[in-house]
Amino acid sequence: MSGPVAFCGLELAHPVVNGSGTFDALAAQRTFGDAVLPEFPFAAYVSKTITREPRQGNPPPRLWEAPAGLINSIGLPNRGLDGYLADDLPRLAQLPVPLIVNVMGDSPEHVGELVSAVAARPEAAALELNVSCPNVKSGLIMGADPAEIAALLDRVRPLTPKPLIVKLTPNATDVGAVAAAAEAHGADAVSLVNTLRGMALHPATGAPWLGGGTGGVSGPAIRAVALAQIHEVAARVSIPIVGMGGVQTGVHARDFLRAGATLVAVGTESFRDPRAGARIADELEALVRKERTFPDPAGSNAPDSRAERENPQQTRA
Ligand code: RRO
Repeated sequence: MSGPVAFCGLELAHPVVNGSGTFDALAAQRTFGDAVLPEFPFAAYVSKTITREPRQGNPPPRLWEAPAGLINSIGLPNRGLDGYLADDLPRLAQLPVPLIVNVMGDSPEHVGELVSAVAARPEAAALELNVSCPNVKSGLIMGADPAEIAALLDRVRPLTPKPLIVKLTPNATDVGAVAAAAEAHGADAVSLVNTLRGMALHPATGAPWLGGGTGGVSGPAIRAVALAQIHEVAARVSIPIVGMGGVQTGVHARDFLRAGATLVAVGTESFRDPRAGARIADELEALVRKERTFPDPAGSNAPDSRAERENPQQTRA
């Protein structure tokens, strides 16, 4: 379960990667220098979503800290395809792990242009198709409808043999059906969950706090939702799953793997602890080693104490 893992033909050192847009590797390198490279916390790096044209993103405020998570309304600021290919991609290629490039467009044709251009670059090991941003309407519509996913993959699958990962939204009535459509039309993997649509009100005025009106909820608040959706999707597809949504510890990562994920992505927790990816991978490794040593479910996996039996979520952080 832990240790090196094969994913869509990539050999990864461990099963923990980052969620797209939650860890800026170039900013980390600017701030801390090349010292971040040998200690890079993730086994593969997923870059922030790019679009064909540059985008400013949503007006501020863009973040709201919720009691058990974060609501973002970032709105996809990025320098566009040309800027990414010219400036970011060569620098991201210096990271010591494979690079997965996340792209989004508002039609299959636009996504096709992005996929062709990115996949032609040797720096990109795989692509993630973001059909699930809650802060741009077209992305949400595409990702919630199996027929739209089928049409998208029919358009882009022939464009590259590189792995295509489809990032799914939890804001769908039947996420299993969307995942099944992705698999049937050629996706190599699915990743889930993107953020859940939510909002916060200005405490004084009662108006929407976020510049975009609504945003995407992430963090521990959505972990149980993510777990259920990963479990549901795992029953519907045989392609690998990248599970994410509120993972903070090795125990949480192990739960996602048990629910059917092959990889686990860490997102919101990296804002609190930039080394969270490495810590969670270490915790997972230790947990798996302990369980191999004591495989009896009545042994190491059983609750250690009455307190843990009664309140496992409190004591098994
Ligand atoms: O940039 C964003 O606002 C954003 C994106 Br692209 C996404 O996929 N998920 C999210 O919560 N925010």
